[in-house]
Amino acid sequence: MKVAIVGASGAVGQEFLRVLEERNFPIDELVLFGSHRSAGKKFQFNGKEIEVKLLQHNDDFKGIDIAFTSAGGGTSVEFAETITKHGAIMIDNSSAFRMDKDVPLVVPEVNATDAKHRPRGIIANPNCTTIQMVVALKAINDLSKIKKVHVSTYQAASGAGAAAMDELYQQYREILEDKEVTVSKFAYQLAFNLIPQVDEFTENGYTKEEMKMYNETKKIMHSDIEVSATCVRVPALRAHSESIWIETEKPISVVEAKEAFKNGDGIILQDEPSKKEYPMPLFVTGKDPVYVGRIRKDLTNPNGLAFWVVGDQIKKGAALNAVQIAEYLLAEKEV
Ligand code: 11C
Repeated sequence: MKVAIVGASGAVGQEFLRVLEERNFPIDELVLFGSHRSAGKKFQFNGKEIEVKLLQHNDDFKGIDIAFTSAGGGTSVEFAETITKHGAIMIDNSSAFRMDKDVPLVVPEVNATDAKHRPRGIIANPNCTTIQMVVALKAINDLSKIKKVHVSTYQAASGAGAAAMDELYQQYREILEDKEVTVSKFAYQLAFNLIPQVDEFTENGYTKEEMKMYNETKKIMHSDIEVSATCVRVPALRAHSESIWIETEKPISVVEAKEAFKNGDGIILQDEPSKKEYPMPLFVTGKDPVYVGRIRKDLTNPNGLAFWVVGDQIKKGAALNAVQIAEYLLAEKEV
């Protein structure tokens, strides 16, 4: 198996290295690609040092079986043909192709089989906030169809990349040292603050991030499910949290919901309020599953449930989900 990572030096690229190693993904050769800024950097993988090659329009992808791409939508669009023309399957972490009809959008716990139909050789990895939400929704949707979702997100700095995580550290340091605060990756200072904007605003007043949750959830769940989201950047480092209210066709009790989450694929139920046990981003950081807690009936709606979901944005929200897609393809002898 010959595997490529495009965008190897970014936060998600680095996580690909860790996840592939951790899961013992069967790799004979790993090739790393990057921009002019990253080319020549060296990274360790399975005890070997690998140098990042410059991503170019040439035949470097000949012989590559799977290419994990995480270098931004523009790069994915520009290089999709170069990456896939010799038969490599491109598992793309950007938003560039997610809503294209001929590109499957896959979360293995929910719609793994969609990955088999990929006429362009591209499989899209959903947005991180969507991934962790649909893993949790699937458990309840299997009991009764979910009609509506209201969600507020609490998104860590990691969603904006490695430099944004560094900036959050730097802002806290600067504040504590009474220096002027550096603001470059976010619209405002994030340290000691919340920013109710993730990505740009669209014409309907929602941001692109909020509309990703609306559109991607329908596609992944093959459902007319309606999602209304408010996405907020918070000064957590790398796990996203979500406060979710759902309306199901039939009423679901808290006991039924807990049982469904306990048995749900890719979910850890952490819900013991009397012991102050509930998921928190600090403790979910670096973990594979999606954590669910604070499960209760919606006080305004007999068919409503409320719960709290936390997932590591760089892991399940990005690199891990993509590697799980590749593992599924291998298990199904699709590659
Ligand atoms: C964030 N969810 O937290 C974004 C990052 O469409 O893949 C991922 C953006 C995307 O800022």
